[in-house]
Amino acid sequence: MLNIVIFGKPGSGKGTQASLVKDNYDLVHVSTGDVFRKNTSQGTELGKVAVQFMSKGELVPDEITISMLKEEIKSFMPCNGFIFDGFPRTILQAESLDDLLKSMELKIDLVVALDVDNKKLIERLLKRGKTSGRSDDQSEEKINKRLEEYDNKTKPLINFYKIQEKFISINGVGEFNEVTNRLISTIDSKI
Ligand code: B4P
Repeated sequence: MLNIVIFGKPGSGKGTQASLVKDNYDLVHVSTGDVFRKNTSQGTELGKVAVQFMSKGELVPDEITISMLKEEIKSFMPCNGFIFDGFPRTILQAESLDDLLKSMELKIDLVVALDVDNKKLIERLLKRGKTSGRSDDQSEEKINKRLEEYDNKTKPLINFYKIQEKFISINGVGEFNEVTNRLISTIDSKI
């Protein structure tokens, strides 16, 4: 089994690239953002709670995110592995993911970060906001809040995975297929 985390700031292309590389390795793509948005559009209880945080650019609380993610993972077992996009986003989430995988005799093999500067991220997200209807893409203020959440809660994961010698960062700027090729050659060189 191969388990990969695609890591990066909001708008760095985690979702875009995860969906482009998953078939290459026959992995299940798990996106916490997509699961929350699906629940929101279906009006479920989980969706009603999640949207309150997402619409402000804040992270959804750990206890909600972790239990939702555990159910997702279990629902796809058995499989060849996962590509996690947007999860983990806090140390507690990373520890919970490790515990869950360990209980199934599995582990995270590699964490690949997409490196993109804040100016480009803001441009990308505002551009998407014109057509996506996503409330969290609608203003620079909300995007800055997401970047702040990243700095405070998600950035510490870099060290968490560096200590485990699983972290690698690649340039996330360029044409979609250029970034995909970089990502695939990085994964291939590490597995
Ligand atoms: P997510 O849905 O995970 O999304 P994201 O961080 O906004 O973007 P991503 O990096 O996936 O970028 P994308 O490929 O879409 O999170 C949204 C919210 O959900 C969070 O703020 C939080 O509230 C909540 N949430 C999710 N997971 C959570 C968790 N674990 N814990 C707590 N809360 C959680 O790309 C962005 C845009 O850039 C697209 O328009 C794309 O087309 C464009 N783009 C991508 N690559 C490009 C390239 N190479 N060149 C030009 N444009 C590019």
